[in-house]
This record gives sequence, C-alpha cells and structure tokens, in this order.
Amino acid sequence: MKTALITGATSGIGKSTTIRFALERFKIILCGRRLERLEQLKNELSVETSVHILNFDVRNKEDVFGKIASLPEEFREIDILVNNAGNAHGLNPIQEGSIDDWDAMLDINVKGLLYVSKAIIPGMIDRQSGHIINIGSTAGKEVYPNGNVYCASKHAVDAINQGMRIDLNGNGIRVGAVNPGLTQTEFSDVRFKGDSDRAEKVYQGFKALQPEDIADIIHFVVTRPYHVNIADLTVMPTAQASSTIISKD
Ligand code: NDP
Ligand code: 8X3
Repeated sequence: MKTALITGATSGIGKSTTIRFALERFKIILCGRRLERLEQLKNELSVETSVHILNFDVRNKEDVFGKIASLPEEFREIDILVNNAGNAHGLNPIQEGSIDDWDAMLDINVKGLLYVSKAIIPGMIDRQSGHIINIGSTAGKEVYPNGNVYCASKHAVDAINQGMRIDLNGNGIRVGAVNPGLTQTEFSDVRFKGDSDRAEKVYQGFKALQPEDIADIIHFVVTRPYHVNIADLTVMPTAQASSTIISKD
C-alpha cells in the first residue's frame, strides 16, 4: 500500500486529491494549518484507509522538520509527496502591492515547498524510490497583469520542479508538475481576503475546473507504470486559452 503526504489537504485541490487517494486505499498523511478540518477529514476517511495528521504551517521550518521526523513507523516511508499548499494573496499592480502579501506568497508557495521537500527527499533517496508532484500553475508559465509576485512564486515552482528532476535523476525518483488553470476552490476567497462577491466573479460565465478534475489528473500521474514520469502537465478549462483569454457567456 502506497503512502502519500499531501500538503494543503484542508481545502480545494489538496482535499480532493486526499479523498481520491483514500478511496484508492493509499495511506494518507494529511497536512494543513486548520486542525478541525484535518480531524474531520481524518474521521471521514478512516473507514477507507489509514490516515495520519500533520498539523503545521509550511513556513515554520522547525515544525515541518520536527513533525515529519516524528511520523509513526507506519507512515515513515513516504512514496508520494504532493506539494500543493499555497495561495495567491492580493491582485495589485506591483507599485501598489503589499509587502506582507509578497512575503506570504514567497514564504508559503516557494520556501514552504522547499522545506517539506527537504524533509522528505532523503528517505526517498535511501529507498531509491518516490514520486514528487509539485502543484504549479498556468501562472508559472505566463505572467498576467497584477499577478506579479504570485506569478513569480509559481515560476519558481516551475524552476524547482525542473531542478529537482535534474538533481534527483539516477535515484529512481519521479518528479513532475501539474499546472492547473482556473480552478474553483477557496483560492480566490484567499486572494481577495474574504471578499466573496469578488471571488465568485472569477468563476462566473464559464465552467471552471473543479478540484476533483485536478485530483483525477494527479491520480492518473501517480498510477502510471514506474518507468513513466509525467514531467510537466498543464490543464485549463475548455473556456480558457491563456491567463487572460477566457471566453465567458
Ligand atoms: P485553497 O485555498 O482551496 O487551498 C489551499 C490549501 O493550502 C489549503 O488546504 C491551505 O490549508 C493550504 N495552505 C495555505 N497556506 C498554508 C500554510 N502557510 N501552511 C500550510 N498549508 C497552507 O486553494 P487551491 O486548492 O486552489 O490551491 C492549492 C494549490 O493549487 C496552490 O498551490 C495554488 O497556487 C494552486 N493552484 C490553484 C489554482 C486555482 O485556480 N485554484 C490554479 C493553479 C494552481 P490551511 O489554510 O488549512 O493551512
Ligand atoms: C491560479 C490560477 O490564473 O488565478 O494559479 O493565477 S490564476
């Protein structure tokens, strides 16, 4: 039975991926900050599989390393790491951007991903086996107006994904990115700091990707024969052609 650690399992893409993996009987390590959500998910999924909670903020490197090192024996050999935790904070021209928002995006989307990876990669190297899936974005492939630092963080994920694959080559570890376009999750609520009207507008007038669509793709990626590594996969809603070209009703 494979063991998967999913960061950002409390919501959206990470939550859907967790549910999909649990239904496929993967052992699950659930990560996130909102403990009540993690506990609720664990209760729901424990009928399907073994579930363990790691409650940490990916920005807190002591906690990341300490909690991953303290995993019980049953969960210690992590086969699949889904580096998913992240968000956009704000959508402003660079000259009006908030430094706190910039710090949050770079600390969570980039440095947090690195901390979690650094804690898990040594075990994968020892076992000469593992699969790392980095959740990038179309924002990691092109820059759009006012996206500046969020796009930079996702371009960094794209570079880290390539760098991991190059440096880990020869260790039997698969590394690849899944880069979604517009996906209807809590992403825009976070970006617009709880302004739900503004958040809802992002997904109006077209059918956005649903988190289950991305979970389905991640499941496809991890269930390929071991010699097949999907290195970089970009997926958009049919109505989306680029970050700025979206055909709406
Ligand atoms: P959600 O807001 O629904 O989920 C974000 C998840 O990240 C939550 O589970 C949240 O958990 C977790 N998270 C955020 N900050 C931290 C932190 N500091 N420490 C630990 N966990 C954290 O958004 P999505 O599901 O849409 O986003 C998931 C990933 O997908 C992100 O990397 C995002 O950039 C990417 N993405 C999203 C797209 C979209 O259109 N929605 C498109 C392309 C990529 P908690 O708050 O409990 O800690
Ligand atoms: C999320 C997609 O276009 O809102 O990464 O940046 S977008």
